[in-house]
Amino acid sequence: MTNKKNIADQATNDFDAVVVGAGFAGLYMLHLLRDKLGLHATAIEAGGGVGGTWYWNRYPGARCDIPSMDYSYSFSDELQQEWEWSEKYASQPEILAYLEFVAKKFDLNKDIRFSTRVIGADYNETDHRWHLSTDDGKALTARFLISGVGALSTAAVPDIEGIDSFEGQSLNTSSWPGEGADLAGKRVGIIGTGATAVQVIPIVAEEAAHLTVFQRTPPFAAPLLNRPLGREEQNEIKARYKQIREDSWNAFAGVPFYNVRPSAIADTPEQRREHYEDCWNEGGFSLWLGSYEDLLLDKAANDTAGAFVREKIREQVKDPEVAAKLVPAPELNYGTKRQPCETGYYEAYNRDNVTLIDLKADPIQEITPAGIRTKSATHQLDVIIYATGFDAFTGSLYRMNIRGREGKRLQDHWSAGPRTHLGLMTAGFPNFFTVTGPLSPSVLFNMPLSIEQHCEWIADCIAYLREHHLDTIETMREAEDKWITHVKEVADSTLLPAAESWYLGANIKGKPRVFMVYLGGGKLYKEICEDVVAKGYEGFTLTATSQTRAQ
Ligand code: NA7
Repeated sequence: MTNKKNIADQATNDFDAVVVGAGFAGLYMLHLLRDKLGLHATAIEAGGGVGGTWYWNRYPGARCDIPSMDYSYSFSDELQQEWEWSEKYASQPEILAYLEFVAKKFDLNKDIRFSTRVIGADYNETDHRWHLSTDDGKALTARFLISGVGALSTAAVPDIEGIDSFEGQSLNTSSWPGEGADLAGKRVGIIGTGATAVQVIPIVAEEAAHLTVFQRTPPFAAPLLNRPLGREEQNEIKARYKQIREDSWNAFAGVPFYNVRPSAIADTPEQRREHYEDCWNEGGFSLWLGSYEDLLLDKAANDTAGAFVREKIREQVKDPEVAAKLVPAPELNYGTKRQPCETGYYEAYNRDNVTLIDLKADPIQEITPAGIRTKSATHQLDVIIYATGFDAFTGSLYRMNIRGREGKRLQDHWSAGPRTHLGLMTAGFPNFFTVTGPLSPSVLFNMPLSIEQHCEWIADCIAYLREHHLDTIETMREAEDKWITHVKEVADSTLLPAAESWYLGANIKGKPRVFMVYLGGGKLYKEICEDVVAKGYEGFTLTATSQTRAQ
């Protein structure tokens, strides 16, 4: 190899900024860094195309359950006026097509390295740069490292004896084959009944010869009530987009609901019933996030919603014995785990070819070459679908082997749970940002909007450093401590930490139990982020390092 070639390699592999991921977060971050700040930036993406979550989760029935007009980028009015959604809640192929359209419109693909995984990221305290290695054997460096890997991108594979011995087809919803899976005439088993399984079960039930659902905890699912989105309705929304986006930011979870009442307890039983029916008939998250302000704060208020949903489940399932298994136990609170939205989920259990196994009464003993053996029976299967969730927030970050100052691994710094300031940065890891990272509103806020807010905060921060001839930003340990305490206090004022959910890592053996989502609401969170900036990046140390090369 000539020296010339080496120099050329170096030029292309030394970046101002590297973004990991090319989903909603990675695409917008890359656009801001490259097109707004004019930085030499690249994105590294494990998938063969853009889309992130919407690239990987191709299982039948996958769709968003926040209306697409809300669950979409707001940063470009041209884009939001231009794109047409065909349904109120878009399917995975349509959301993927939208993200592909965005990538093309902003000419992003040329700066994304696809089918490439970051396998190492080391902060070098001498040159103040991140040194990255990728699974194609390449090395690159960057002054800023920005993770856009998403909160739900590493599958949680259950630890069941004999799992590898199964001789049929094993499928995971989060890595569903792109070409689809032919389940016609097959005996299919599915493990899990979370939001994903609730979407996939009714569709598989129609295709498979027989479907056996292995349920550990029944969800409180409410109807999605998806429908086509007409041109006229869409244009009417587009005309009010500015206001709608503002309303989204003023709403607790980033989705505007216009009829939230203050207290389920303050209403009479008749008023409450009527309001619950209205929300139920509106569909989606209306009951969960749009009915009463105290639903997730007050046990008595929550019980009223829980009783309402239990009754609705019983009404939909013909066989009372099956219904009894599908109704969540009295001790479970409604909505403290994410509420799945369903389309034909409960109806599926009225079919002759669907069997429900209650794993609490009849636990799985092992997976055998021929199927799944529970305590009381052996279920012969051709296909097992794992809809068993994700190692949320930390899984994908840890897979990158990120090491900060003094070679400290991120997983060691976070051994007692994720430590961040605002979910954006972590002490000892200079110039490393996490878009919708742990301890930010992230998954309990409208994701595209929370992503935009984070990406803009990060881009503005990098611009500020440049304007002030500074090279590094790093959060302080005390700021982390303060933020962790605040996030915990807010979470503890709600009913959510009492649930065994992935919000606090309860689905992963050995994972520290820390509530990883900021529940103060998007509006307050945004104000806190802005206030930090107004106070000259309070809680952060900004430095000029003579050794960092000039940009
Ligand atoms: P979830 O919500 O974590 O659901 C996973 C499901 O898998 C849930 O029903 C689990 O039961 C079940 N599970 C997990 N491990 C096992 C084992 N070992 N045996 C039996 N059942 C098991 O993941 P989803 O993918 O559905 O949803 C995650 C998010 O993705 C969703 O909220 C959206 O934001 C998109 P458990 O409840 O733990 O008893």
